[in-house]
Amino acid sequence: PLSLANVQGDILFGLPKQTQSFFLFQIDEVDGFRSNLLNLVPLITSAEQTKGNITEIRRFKELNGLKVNEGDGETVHPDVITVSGVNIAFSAKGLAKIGIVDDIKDPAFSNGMKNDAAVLGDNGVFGDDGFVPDWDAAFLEEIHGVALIAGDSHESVDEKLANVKDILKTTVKEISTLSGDVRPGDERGREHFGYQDGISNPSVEGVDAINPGQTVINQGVALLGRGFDLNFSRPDWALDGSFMALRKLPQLVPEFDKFLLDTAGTQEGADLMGARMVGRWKSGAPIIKSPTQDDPALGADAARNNDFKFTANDQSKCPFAAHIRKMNPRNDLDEEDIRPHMVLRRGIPFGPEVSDAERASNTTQQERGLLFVCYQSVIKNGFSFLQQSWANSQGFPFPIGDVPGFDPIIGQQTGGGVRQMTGAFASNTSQPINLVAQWVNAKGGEYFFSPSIPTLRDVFAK
Ligand code: N7H
Repeated sequence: PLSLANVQGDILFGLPKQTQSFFLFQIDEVDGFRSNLLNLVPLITSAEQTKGNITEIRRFKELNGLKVNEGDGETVHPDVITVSGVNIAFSAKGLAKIGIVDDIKDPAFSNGMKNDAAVLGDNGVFGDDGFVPDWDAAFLEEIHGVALIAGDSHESVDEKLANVKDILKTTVKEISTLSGDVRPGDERGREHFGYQDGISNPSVEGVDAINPGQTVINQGVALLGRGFDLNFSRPDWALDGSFMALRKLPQLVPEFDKFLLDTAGTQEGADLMGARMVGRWKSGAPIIKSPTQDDPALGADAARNNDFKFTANDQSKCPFAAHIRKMNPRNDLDEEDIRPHMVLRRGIPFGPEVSDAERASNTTQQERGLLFVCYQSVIKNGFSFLQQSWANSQGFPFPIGDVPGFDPIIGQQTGGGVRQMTGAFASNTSQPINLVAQWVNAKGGEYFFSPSIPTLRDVFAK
């Protein structure tokens, strides 16, 4: 049976966080690295510890009348826990570097995200050496691994990161450290467009409690070597690991807001159109349950905010292309056809709040967006499938009637043509809208393998 003490905490529960750093590194000296890794193992936070931390934080918050479960996972409370966790994961090149050469049987992982960038629809150019995505320089380098440090403040996360670096010493070279923060004040738990995030994640069978409307997935959809994943005959050391897709996704917030206002004409109309593009109002209330106005009480109520189905072949209340309908079409498909594509999302926003100058000029001047993270057992069923086959596919979810078009939030074109969707106009849902800009543009990412703690200790370290 599954032991939560063996699995890294971010996978199954999400490390609680107020702030999080991603230390991207290259391994310079293999033997030294592998022996230092042994000293890092005691710092790695297991799913068991994470579950305990979350329980403690929630108890404290409930006692003090604070909101629980905000954002992609629980936020840390400094009065309870300071640093909530350290996890580590390796790219395919990283595994090869430390001499782990068995085929893990996930071609997308083995080839790396850069080789997926063209089919994912990322911006870039085809040159002599193939497709070069328009990514930050750090992500064009060879990345071997990433250490994730989540905690309650920059100070405590920086201190823990210094601790990690101190253990790994000169055996690694830092490529870049990305940092994200839960947004301040009332925006807590919301991503930068302003929508509550982290509401809908599947529940892993036998691992966590189920909320109304939550889909239960087989353990093998999240973890290698379990349940359905046994079909893949992975190497023994892959047991209880998971693939992590990391994407740096800057968002053009004032531009998105201006587009909505220009198109809809009034702020009220813009709010409705934005909600129709996401499938939820900013509070998190699903538009299918509250189609004409936001309902903050519904948005905040975990017993109701995920408990809904869509109306079959109908987009009067919720567009087919709405981000949450594209990413989890619920009853538009048979549940068995959706479950294998479910991912555990663990992202965090990055970058400053929109400034007055940016708001006034409708132009982004400082980079902000989402450090998107999700876990799955098969990348081409999880992240890359969701992006390619659902978000970027104009026909999906193949209703009778109107062509859905692109996911307006994350849909990317792989060919030419206009980015369109139907259903954005509540008054005429068949009328296509030209999504003139792409407001989310990937600037990098990588696929990593997050091993079990026994594998980290007994196979990867030495
Ligand atoms: Fe999405 N957004 O603010 O619009 N996402 N997402 N996402 N997303 C969700 O239900 C957003 C991205 C999924 O089960 C919500 O938890 C933004 C990628 C999935 O009903 C909001 C970005 C991928 C779900 C956003 C972004 C996904 C989901 C509603 C990029 C995968 C759950 C909150 C900057 C390829 C669907 C919630 C379900 C929900 C937003 C990226 C997938 C508000 C801004 C790249 C599976």
